[in-house]
Amino acid sequence: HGLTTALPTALDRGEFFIEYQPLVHLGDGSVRGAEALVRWLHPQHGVLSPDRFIPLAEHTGLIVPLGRWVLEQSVRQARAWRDANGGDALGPLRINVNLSPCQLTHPGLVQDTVEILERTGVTPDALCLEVTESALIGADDDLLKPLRRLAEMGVDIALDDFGTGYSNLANLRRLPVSVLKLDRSFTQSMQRFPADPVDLKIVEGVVALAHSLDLAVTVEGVETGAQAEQLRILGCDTAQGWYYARPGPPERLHELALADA
Ligand code: G
Ligand code: G
Ligand code: MN
Ligand code: NA
Repeated sequence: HGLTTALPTALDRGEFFIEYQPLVHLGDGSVRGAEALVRWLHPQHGVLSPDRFIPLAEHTGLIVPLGRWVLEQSVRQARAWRDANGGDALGPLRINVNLSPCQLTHPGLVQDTVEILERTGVTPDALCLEVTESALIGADDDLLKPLRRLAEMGVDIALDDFGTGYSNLANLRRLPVSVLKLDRSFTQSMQRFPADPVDLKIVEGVVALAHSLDLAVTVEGVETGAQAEQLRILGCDTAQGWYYARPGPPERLHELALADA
């Protein structure tokens, strides 16, 4: 339909833009960075969410140039936040960028990433690439090699939507990941009070396992202060969700970071 024909030229027409959702340290509430979330400002349909066009972009191959554009814009934005802070006065704001499975198998991934970091003067440790758990299930060495290279350079790799796939937990050891992003469904079960004791045990167990493997735990979909407190007590490190802020323009993120500094 209409989206399919408009998508291939949308990048050249400058119709994509990025919103940023803060990542907050659960211990002290400080803003530590943000996840970049792409949107399409369609001339007829208005703002479209990624669910509407990412699958199409993957299908048509546009995801590779689009993903590269998102990465470059987001890393530039991280540099702009740093400059606006007068260096790293607030501590560096880190940037999380989603990678689609097609980008993982594209041979240019490592070189593109290196070039973007060099061009912008952003250090690899300020970048986290999010890959879904399902993309890495049963991943062979060829698929993991570019992620290993990036991890060796100091880029963080996060396992996104963790808990929704069926990965063998023991498998985590061979993946070059340093962050688990617990899926929203875990956070939702904290909404009920008292929370389901089995869900609490599951989150507690996942956090213990993650920490024993030196992985940080980020929780998604935090909508209330009570959820944040429960997840903090359970040992989660970082949180993201509407309780802190909806995805928004880059200036908003900077204001939030300044406000709690
Ligand atoms: O909050 P939102 O509706 O924007 O996110 C919906 C989904 O789209 C999320 O699962 C997110 O991972 C995905 N997404 C957002 N931006 C990007 C992107 O730049 N690349 C890819 N591959 N996925 C993205
Ligand atoms: O990459 P990922 O699929 O995790 O992208 C995050 C998705 O979750 C986006 O669609 C974003 O808009 C959405 N989201 C972010 N915070 C919240 C929240 O607190 N509650 C709910 N229901 N969705 C959220
Ligand atoms: Mn994500
Ligand atoms: Na996610």
